[in-house]
Amino acid sequence: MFDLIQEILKSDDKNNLRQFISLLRQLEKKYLLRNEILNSFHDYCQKQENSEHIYHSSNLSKLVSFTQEIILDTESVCFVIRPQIATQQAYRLLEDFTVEAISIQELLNLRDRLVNRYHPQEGEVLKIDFQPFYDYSPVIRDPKNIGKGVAFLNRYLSSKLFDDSRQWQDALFNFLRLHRYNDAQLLINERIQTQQQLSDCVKRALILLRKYRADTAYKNFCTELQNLGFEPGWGNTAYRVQETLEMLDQLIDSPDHQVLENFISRIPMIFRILLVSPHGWFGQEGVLGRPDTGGQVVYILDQVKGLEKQLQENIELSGLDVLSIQPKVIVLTRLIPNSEDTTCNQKLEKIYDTANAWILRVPFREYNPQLTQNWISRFEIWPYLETFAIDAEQELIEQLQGKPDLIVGNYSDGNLVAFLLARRMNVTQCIIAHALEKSKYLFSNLYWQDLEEKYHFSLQFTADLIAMNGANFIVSSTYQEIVGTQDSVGQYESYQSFTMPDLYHVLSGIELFSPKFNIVPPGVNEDVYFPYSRIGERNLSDRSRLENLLFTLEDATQVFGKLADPSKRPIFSMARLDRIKNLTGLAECFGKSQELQEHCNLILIAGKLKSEDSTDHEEISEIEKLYQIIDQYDLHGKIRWLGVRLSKDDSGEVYRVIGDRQGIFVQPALFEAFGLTILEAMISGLPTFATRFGGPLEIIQDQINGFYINPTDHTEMAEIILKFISKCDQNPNYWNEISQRSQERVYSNYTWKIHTNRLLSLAKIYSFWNYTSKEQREELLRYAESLFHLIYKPRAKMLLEEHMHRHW
Ligand code: UDP
Ligand code: LCN
Repeated sequence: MFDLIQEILKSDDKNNLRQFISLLRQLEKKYLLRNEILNSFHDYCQKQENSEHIYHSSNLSKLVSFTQEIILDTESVCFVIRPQIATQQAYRLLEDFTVEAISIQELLNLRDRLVNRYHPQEGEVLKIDFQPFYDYSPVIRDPKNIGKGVAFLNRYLSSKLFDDSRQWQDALFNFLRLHRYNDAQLLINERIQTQQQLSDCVKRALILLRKYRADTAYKNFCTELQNLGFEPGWGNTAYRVQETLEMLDQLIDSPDHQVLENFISRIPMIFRILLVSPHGWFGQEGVLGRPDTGGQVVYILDQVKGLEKQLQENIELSGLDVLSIQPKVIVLTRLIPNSEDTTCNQKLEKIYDTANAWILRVPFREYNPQLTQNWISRFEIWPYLETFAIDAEQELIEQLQGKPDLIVGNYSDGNLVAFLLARRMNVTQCIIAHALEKSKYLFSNLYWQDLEEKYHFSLQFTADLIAMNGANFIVSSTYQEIVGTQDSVGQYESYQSFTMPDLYHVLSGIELFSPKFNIVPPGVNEDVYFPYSRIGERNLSDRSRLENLLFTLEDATQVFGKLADPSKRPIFSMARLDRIKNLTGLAECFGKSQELQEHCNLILIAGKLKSEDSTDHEEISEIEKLYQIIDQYDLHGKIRWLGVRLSKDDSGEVYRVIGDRQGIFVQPALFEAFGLTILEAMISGLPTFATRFGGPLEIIQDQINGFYINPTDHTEMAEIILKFISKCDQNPNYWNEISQRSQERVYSNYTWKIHTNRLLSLAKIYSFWNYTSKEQREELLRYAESLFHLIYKPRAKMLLEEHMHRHW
């Protein structure tokens, strides 16, 4: 990049750069973000004679295309450049047009200065740097392989097995000796004492197995294997045991990464799983659509079901059912005594359609009963988490009759509790973020002090840094959740370096190239969401009840709007009325396009109708805005707004009812981390138009099995929908083609079976990695703990004191 800037400064581009900067200065803003930079550059080029060249092919255009931020200081201009995904550089251009690279530290100082928070004379601000802990661990080289951590790790581990076979074979041997279920020893017993004996006994066992038919059940030869030194866990039939032992035999002789992955994935080491999600309403009914609970609850409940099934299948395949093992999965959340119409005041709740999966609710300690008896926003719960983890530990040990084999945290609060519990119990820790707030709120770190009263980002971001570094592995739903796209910074990437003025500077917050990152997208509940065309599986009375609710029912308590022509093609959307979900943007787009209104009705399911029913400031303002848009564009007779919260089964049928009328689904969010409604709509067979900002970009393949929209460009958005509708009018089969392909996309890529299989295999491989290589991990964990004690806890205490004195 330095060379590119030098080139610019030596050529005609220099003049353009000078004029472009003076145009930026006229904006009277000191800090320009990518969109503003691109728009201003476009405006600048438009006014130039050779606009085409400057805009498309000049070196200046190249520089602009890599620029994420421009900071206009009094005597210099700073370009923050992202030459490739996950890499950041900064350059300062001085008044005399000389250029110099600046360090991360200088950039953070500059940002502080911009908000008048730079005062070196009063001493240095704390610097957080996790990089040294990753210096000795393996890192991925190519950014396109970020998120494929386990594949990389397996290659790395097997090459180590090659390099230092003695040490690694011992490690493998010792790892195999570890596994037990309650009091029962698994895999190998005391007859096998050394790695050499293991190797010999594997060969003897393979000879022994030859005399059995492939489908002979394990119980028929278990004693013979036991005499050789092998306990249950190798397989449920002669064939499966033989396969597993052959893998081990091959690993001992000539390690290969695929064999290593397959072998480790077969080791029975996970029987009890803990998922942590403390905040919000966590229940199975009547919780969706409330603030803080949405896709995260849906995701976890479906994941639990998938995990239990997979654990049962794995136990059976490994031959362990002879020991009558029943796996257990617990979702740990907070108990809310004033639970309104939910079950959140129950300590234990069995999860539907499972044999042994439970929601375990542990109350927050009663520092201030007015507060802790009630629902607390996720932005306020930080002071209660440490004691929650301590109290939960005892409950968990009782419920699980021991400690879990894997802890999975969800969202910043759950991830912090997962870190604390994993550390206390010495268990493998995985984290899942769903959506990190840091990138949702512009400048959330730079102006954290102004936002602190409402959002307490200082606690949340510190918790995130602790949890993401402490975790053994991180599961993300998409690639861009980790490192964004060519144009936009990823959610985890935004933790790479940042300033929290007056609190700390993060010089290296996370190693994005670490193999701990793995993309494992969620699935969709196929019992609830399935194609509209499977008429035989649908409940016809639900179907007509919901048809009535969607299109005709007149009931002011549930629905606003009466359709003049209910037979028009429905444009459907369903989301909470959060600003970021942008249902109001969709209504505005519809309002601005007469043509859309001629062809379609707009049907919105948005949880609430009246601002009096909400206490959430964002929700109230969205409700008011939606009424205002309906009036402004006179959408009466063309829109139905349903203020209902649907049960799970009804939400499945609603998509299908829209499918019956060849309707479409639009997901207009300003940013969507993943977007479960998109999977639900697609599997139901609805042509889906989803935001290009966030996860949907990876779910949908544009114009093949769905369409991208830019929710900030209403004209373009309407055009894309209208183009689809006109194609459907010309070719009556077009709707079916897209519908078919969207179903296929979900069935082949987004099922819970694929997800849980992968998650369990990751958990095993990272446990193995953790056991065999202790490189820097203890030091890293102690550093993370120091941040917890020295930054997080004092701030949590301050917030608690504030809570004690606030009237709720
Ligand atoms: N949902 C629902 N009722 C509503 C709104 C949403 O059941 O009124 C469900 C929806 O079917 C989906 C989830 O809530 O399963 C929303 O998940 P998504 O990932 O789309 O967004 P989030 O709300 O998590 O941001
Ligand atoms: C939270 C979100 O905002 C959604 O984008 C995801 O789909 C959901 O969680 C489940 O991960």
